[in-house]
Amino acid sequence: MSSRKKVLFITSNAHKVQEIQELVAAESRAITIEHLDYNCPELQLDTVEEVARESATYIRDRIAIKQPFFLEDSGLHIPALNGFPGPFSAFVFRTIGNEGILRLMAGQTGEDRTATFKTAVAYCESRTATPLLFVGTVKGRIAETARGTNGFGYDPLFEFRGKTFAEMSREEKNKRSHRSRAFMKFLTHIT
Ligand code: ITT
Repeated sequence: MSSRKKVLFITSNAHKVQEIQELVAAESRAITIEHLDYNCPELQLDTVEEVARESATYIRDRIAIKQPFFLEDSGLHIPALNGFPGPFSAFVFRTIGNEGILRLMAGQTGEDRTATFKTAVAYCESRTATPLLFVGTVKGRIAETARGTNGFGYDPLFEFRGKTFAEMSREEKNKRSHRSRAFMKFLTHIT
């Protein structure tokens, strides 16, 4: 019998799945990530941690999932915009998009273009368990223009040491991203 632990990743975002699958493969851990393509209702809460926890609780209580599962909520936080779009990153991306963020940042220079990406992974071991949270962040800056064609979402805007995430390969992004930092804490917990 296989001793590999099976965990279900619940997300509607195929890019997140690719990043996580590649990370697990690179780490050669005894874990298999299965994917359930499900779009959890978008909760309007003040932090990505709360969104992740409440989304996991929502799924735990309403959907008949027998195996351990996790999901994650991610957000781009820009201090010059008082943390916006933060937990509203999905809505903001769908509405004003990267061009809209660049417009909001017009005139901001130097330190004022600082930004932080944050991921909160929420893990539910069983139907009765309280979700456990694992948080990862990366600090960078908002580029003056969108650059690069890899990745997804805000990647063309998020610059880390001179390169946007969209200018990096998936492997390079995984070495430094908010998602990989949160996910590695989670992996350490479960393997
Ligand atoms: P699920 O909730 O189904 O997992 P989602 O795409 O809605 O998928 P989030 O709410 O976590 O995921 O994402 C909020 C927004 O931030 C959304 O527009 C994403 O495209 C974007 N985003 C999340 N992670 C990102 C990353 O690593 N790089 C760039 N943009 C990202």
